Amino acid sequence: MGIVNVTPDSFSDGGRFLSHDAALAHARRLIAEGADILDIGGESTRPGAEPVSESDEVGRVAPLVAALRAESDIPISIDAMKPGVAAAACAVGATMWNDVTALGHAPESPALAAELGCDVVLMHMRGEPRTMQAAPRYDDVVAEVTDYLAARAEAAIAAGVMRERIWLDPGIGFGKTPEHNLALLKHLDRIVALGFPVLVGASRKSSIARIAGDKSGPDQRLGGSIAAALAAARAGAAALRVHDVAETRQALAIAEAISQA
Ligand code: HH2
Repeated sequence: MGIVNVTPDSFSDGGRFLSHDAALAHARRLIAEGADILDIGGESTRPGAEPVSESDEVGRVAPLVAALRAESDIPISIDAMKPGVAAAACAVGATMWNDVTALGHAPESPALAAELGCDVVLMHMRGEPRTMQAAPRYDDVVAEVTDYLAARAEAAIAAGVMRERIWLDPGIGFGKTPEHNLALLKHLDRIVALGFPVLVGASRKSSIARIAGDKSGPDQRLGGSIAAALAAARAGAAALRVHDVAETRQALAIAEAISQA
């Protein structure tokens, strides 16, 4: 899954693709690099990010989804927590709703997901983006995240979402310390065992620099991002949300070839 942020403030590429043309060119490049899904977002979820109005967010993402749908068959995911944004994106061709609040942002979200009939990514987050990195604490992060995702999947199903439409995501970096992120990647098989496809997004996140003990900026974290992607794939992740599609595909191809040799 290749990331297209149409935002002024995303942590790794904020501002670079805010114009429609730049975002479209970036999306085309990710398709050419071999992305299987594009994830389009119009609101940054980075720690401390400011909220954006629904109409501004729709204005950022809907024209891009429509333009991509007109020229490509690639599945398009909308990275949004507001139901109005998800509905607007699905109306012009998105087929997946990637919700970092696991359909918890608005009371109508689960019923809307059922009505849209799209795939839904339910992600774990502790707290909310503005405050989530303030001393997150867990007794057992793997058990708590796994139990939360299982409960959100059941809630979605109870609201009418088809079981086969549901994806789960541990939410690397969302209200978690580097140690929490490591535990979730190491024990990802526990989430995979719930029986839903699992999406993992560790690409360029700050934990990579902190674990490696360096001061690298987001675009200098490719090595660590690939290491995390390979570990997630080995543990059974069905999709990887990444900025660097070509490099990640190459790494996955080699890891797969070695295991087949
Ligand atoms: N991470 C980010 C945003 N959305 N969605 C899912 N399902 N999983 C993730 O790990 C995830 C996500 C954060 O990355 P990015 O989009 O690059 O930055 P920003 O949130 O600042 O837009």
